[in-house]
Amino acid sequence: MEKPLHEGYLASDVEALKRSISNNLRYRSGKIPLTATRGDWLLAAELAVRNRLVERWMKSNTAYYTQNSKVVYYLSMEFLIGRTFQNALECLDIREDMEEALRDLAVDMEEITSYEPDAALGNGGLGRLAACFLDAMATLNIANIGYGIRYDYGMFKQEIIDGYQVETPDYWLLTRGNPWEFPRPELQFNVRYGGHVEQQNGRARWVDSHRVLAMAYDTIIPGYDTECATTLRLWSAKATSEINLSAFNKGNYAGAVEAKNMSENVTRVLYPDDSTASGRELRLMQEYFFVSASLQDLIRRHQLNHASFDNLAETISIHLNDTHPVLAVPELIRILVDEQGVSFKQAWSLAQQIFSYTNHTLMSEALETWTVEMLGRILPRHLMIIFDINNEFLSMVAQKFENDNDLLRRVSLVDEAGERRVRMAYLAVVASHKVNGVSELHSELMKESIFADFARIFPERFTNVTNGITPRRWLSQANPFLSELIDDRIGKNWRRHFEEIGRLKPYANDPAFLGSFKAVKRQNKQRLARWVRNVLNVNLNPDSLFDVQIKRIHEYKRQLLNVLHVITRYNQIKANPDVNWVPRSIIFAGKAASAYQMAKDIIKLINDVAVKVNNDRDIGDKLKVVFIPNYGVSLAEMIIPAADLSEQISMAGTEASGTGNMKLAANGALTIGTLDGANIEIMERVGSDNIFIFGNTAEQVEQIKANNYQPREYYERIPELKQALDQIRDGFFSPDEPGRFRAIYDSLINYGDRYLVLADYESYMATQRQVDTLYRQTIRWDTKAIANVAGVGYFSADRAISEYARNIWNVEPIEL
Ligand code: 26W
Repeated sequence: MEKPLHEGYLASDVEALKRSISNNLRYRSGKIPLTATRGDWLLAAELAVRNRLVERWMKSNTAYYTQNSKVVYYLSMEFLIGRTFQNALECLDIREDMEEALRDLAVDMEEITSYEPDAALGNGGLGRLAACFLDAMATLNIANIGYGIRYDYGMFKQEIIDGYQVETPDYWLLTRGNPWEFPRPELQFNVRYGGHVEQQNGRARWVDSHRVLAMAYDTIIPGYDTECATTLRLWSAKATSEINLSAFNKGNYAGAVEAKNMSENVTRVLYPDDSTASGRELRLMQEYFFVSASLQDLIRRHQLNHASFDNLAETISIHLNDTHPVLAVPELIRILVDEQGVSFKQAWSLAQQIFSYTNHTLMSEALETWTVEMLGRILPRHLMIIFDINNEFLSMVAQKFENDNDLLRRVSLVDEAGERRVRMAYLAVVASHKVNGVSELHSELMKESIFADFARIFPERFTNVTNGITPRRWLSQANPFLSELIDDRIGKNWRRHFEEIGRLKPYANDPAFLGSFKAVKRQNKQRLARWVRNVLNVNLNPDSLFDVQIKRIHEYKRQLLNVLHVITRYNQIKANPDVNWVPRSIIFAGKAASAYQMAKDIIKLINDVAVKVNNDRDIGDKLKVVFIPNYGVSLAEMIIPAADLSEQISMAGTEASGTGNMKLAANGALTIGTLDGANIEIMERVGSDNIFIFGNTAEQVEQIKANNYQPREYYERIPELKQALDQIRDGFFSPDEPGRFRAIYDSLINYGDRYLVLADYESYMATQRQVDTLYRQTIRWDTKAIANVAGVGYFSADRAISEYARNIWNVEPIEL
């Protein structure tokens, strides 16, 4: 063991770890090894690890305070952290010692780690990006706090019953508690709702509101190859009063806790993106809830060290991860003006220096708006402030673009057409000094489409930061076999300096490396095949091509295009059984938003097709289809290393970036994809010979739509396509309910095929044939796969965070 990193550190040699684990088992859980369950051992090991993280955390926090560094506050409704144990071991560099310590105690580390539930507080890419960014900020010594919501039940657990998605609660906190969090009962803020605003001596007073308490829970975010450890602070709702005792004593048991339940409902579940109307009001309450608590908290922190707010913009930066936290803008102004006596003018000027905003989607249905009616009812003071901001903004625009009334109507924060609504994305742009998209294409399209007027008004605000992923979790931790192989050739530095993965390039033609690479991929495929056999009772041949599409289920992501390929391939194999088909295993995973019927139909279709294909004796190993339930971070860590082909097939212009595309390429999968989001930049970096690009470009998509697209023409003209669609329509895959998939057929043929599935079908099919041809040439395939691993260095979250730090937040690393 090297000398301790700084005084006071707990030793981390095998003996010291054993002592910690045994002590935790005894004093924390009150167990002896004979009675300890695997969960007890896991908890004991987790706490041993946590104590070692605490040492670093205290040191980092001390450094923040003493160096008075500028702090980044990263506000996000979602954080998809996944599991923490392995990641913490890796940051502390004690994985092997921990494994040995546990082995000496007769415990199998791999076995107990599977008992750790995922912290799954998110929908998809945006939430995982937030988690990768926290990892990178800690690794780069950037003083920051991630702020979000501690949902009691995450989003939902997806079960597949009879081929249908069924949502059940995700009891991530209930099964064993969360050993990683530090409850802070001493840190609670009032969050207020409702009431009305009175004017008193020219000052606004928000009165008659009702309160919910926000209580903080802190989780340590350790950096890699640094002693820096930062904080994720999640808020949980607590009622101001636990029980109505007089109601209880009168026997009104439900009534006695009704108020408590109503308050605490605020942080029960994460609403999936496009939810039902009834959820909308609670969603607004959630957004305000965590934003208000976070702002009160950061203002309190500022006041510990500073006598005024004059320097607020030099000491903090607040980042809005999409518009979900944008109520932070009027909340900051409310606190400064109403509670601290700052003038509106100064508060608004500070806000515009402090806030920055990342947009993650151009899809109109995902752009948040709130009716003036609802905002005024739930947050009357904030609505007033938004109107004040709008006045300031519109008079500035009126001055600059004299009397362009049409422009004023278009850019107003309040949409006056129909029921009046506040456009939250516009508020975010107006309040932020920088606005970025998440890939080059997306940032360009953003300026041309939804923010075209704003790009004229504030040209200097708009910028791009292409997304990135943490190589610690997505390569080092998820793919230990490949990582070892890489370490052996280029050392271990790539974990911290991912661009160094480029040094692998020459090995793409090294026969010994090629051989080992292939063996590693096969091992990973076997591991996945074993899991699929045990859980889904389907046999995947590890020598077949593993073709993977794992992401939220959404029409724009075009799982349907993939299904059409599956069906066509099935029909072709049936018609030509003697052809030497390249065996394929097609793997899907992903959740559908609970209110999104079409996405749920797509899941059922995938499963119905799977039943037909997997049970057809003529097909055998040539084609297998599986839908892996309950996709999440930990499943991704298992599936990604086993993938040969990465499906990134969104309609061009719709996927803002994608981050799964980066993770899969880093693990040596070849991409089949459209020129969309970050796919374009992946192509530029891995080389256009090492990726399968197909389909219409964003520009062509525009043209096709402008030229009165007729999907039926493709259907009539291409016989294999017609056959597949007719089978879907006529119940070939659903003989028990022939009309089951009529809505899918109609959406494509009769309702305009909004995402141009049919227009890209032929190109996709032809490209899939090229995939087959290449897969037969094992060495060429593996050469290209290695070129992908070697080419993804740019897509590190560390690179992305360095860009945010320099160009957007204007912060420097702290010294430790
Ligand atoms: C209205 C509420 C709402 C709307 C959309 C909540 C959540 C969403 C999404 C699920 C947001 C999301 O995850 N977007 C993804 O963000 C990734 C990180 O930037 C991108 O890589 C993906 O392309 C984008 O879909």
